[in-house]
Amino acid sequence: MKITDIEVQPFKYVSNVVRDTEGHGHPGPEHDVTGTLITIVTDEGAKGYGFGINPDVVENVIKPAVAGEDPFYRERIWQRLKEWQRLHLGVLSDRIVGVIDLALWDLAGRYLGQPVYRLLGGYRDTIPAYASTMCGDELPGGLDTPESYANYAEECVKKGYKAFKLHTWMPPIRWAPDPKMDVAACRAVRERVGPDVDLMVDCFHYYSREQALYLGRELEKLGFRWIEEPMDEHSISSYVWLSGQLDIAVVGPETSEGKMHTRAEWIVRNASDISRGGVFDVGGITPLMKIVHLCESFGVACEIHSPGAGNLHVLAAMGIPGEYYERGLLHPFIDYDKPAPYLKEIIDPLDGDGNVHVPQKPGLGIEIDFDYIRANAV
Ligand code: LLH
Ligand code: MG
Repeated sequence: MKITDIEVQPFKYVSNVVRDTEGHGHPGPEHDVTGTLITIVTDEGAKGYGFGINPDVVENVIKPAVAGEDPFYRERIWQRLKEWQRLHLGVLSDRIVGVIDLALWDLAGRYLGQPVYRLLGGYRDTIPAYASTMCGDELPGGLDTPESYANYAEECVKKGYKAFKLHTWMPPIRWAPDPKMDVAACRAVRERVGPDVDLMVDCFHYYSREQALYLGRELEKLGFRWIEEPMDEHSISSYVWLSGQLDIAVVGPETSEGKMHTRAEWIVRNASDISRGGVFDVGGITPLMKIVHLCESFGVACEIHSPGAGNLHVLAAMGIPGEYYERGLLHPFIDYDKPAPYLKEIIDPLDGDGNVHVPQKPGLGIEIDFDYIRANAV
C-alpha cells in the first residue's frame, strides 16, 4: 500500500471559545472559525483522517516527506518528520507531526477494522475522567471567584466526576497571578466537595520557586492529589528544587519540547513525581507510547495531557498508572457535551460514574460529519 495524496479541505464553523491576549481559551461570542480536514489517501482506497494543518504546510513539508510511503511504516514516517523538524521547526511543530501520526493510526484501524487501542495492545476500555476547568476569568458566575469554582466543582461531582482540576487565574487579568487567590479557590473547592474527591491544580505557569513552594505546601494541607506546571518547564533545576521539598506530587513536563528525551531527563533528575505528555505535545501516538514505556521502566506514573481520541486510545493501551482522562476544558457557560458542528458525536461522553469509554469503532472512532464539511467548504 502506498500514500498517493494528502488532501486538505478547509471549512467554516461557528465557535464560542475565544482566546485572550495570552492565548488562553474562555467562553465568548459566537464567531466563524476556519478548520481543515486532512485526509491521507492511498492507492488501495484506505483512508485516515485528522484536523488542523494549513494547506501550504501539507504541500511544502508533509507531502514531500510522506508521499509514496507505505502508511503502515508509521515509525519510519515519524522518524523522517522528526528529522524534517530540525530545519523546519517554524512550520513543523509536534502538534502537526501529531496530526499526521494520528491520521496514520486512524487509517490502519479503519483498514483492519479495529479500534486503535487494540492495535496498540489493549489494557482497559473504561477510564476515569477528571473535570478540567478553563482558566479563571472575570465573567460573573463563570470562574470569577473561589465560590464560583466551588459551585462548579459541586456541579461536576453531581454529574459523576470523582476528580476535579482547577486552572486558576492568569494574566491578562489585572490582579493575576496571585498564589493566595489560587489557594483560596482550592480551599473553597475542597470545603465544598469534601475529602473524597481527587483535586488538582494547574496554575500560572511562571511562578517563582518561592511562590510555587508556598502554593504546594498549602495544597498539601488541603489534601490535593497533584500540582501541575507552576513554573517554566525549561528550568528543570527549579522543578528538582521544588519536588525535593514537597510531599504533594509534582506533575510534568507537559508543554516542554523534546518528546521522550525531555521526559527521560526529568525522570532521571527527579524533577517531577509523575510524568506527563499528550499526543499533540510530543508528536503523536507513536512517541507517546514510547514515553509510556519509558515511564513504566522507571516505575513512574504518566498522566496524559488533554482530551481527544488519540489520548483516549493511549490511555486504554497503558499498562501502568496513567490514572485519569483530562476531560475539558470545561466552563459553566460551555456545553462540552455538544459536538463541534463538523462532528456527529463527541468522542468522550461521560457515564454517571465519572468514566469515559474508549470508542470501539475502527480507527480512532471520530465520527466526522462529511456532509457538513462539504456544505461549509471554503
Ligand atoms: O494555560 C492553559 O490554557 C491551560 O493550562 C492549558 O494549557 C491546558 O491544556 C492544560 O494545561 N491542561 O492540563
Ligand atoms: Mg496542564
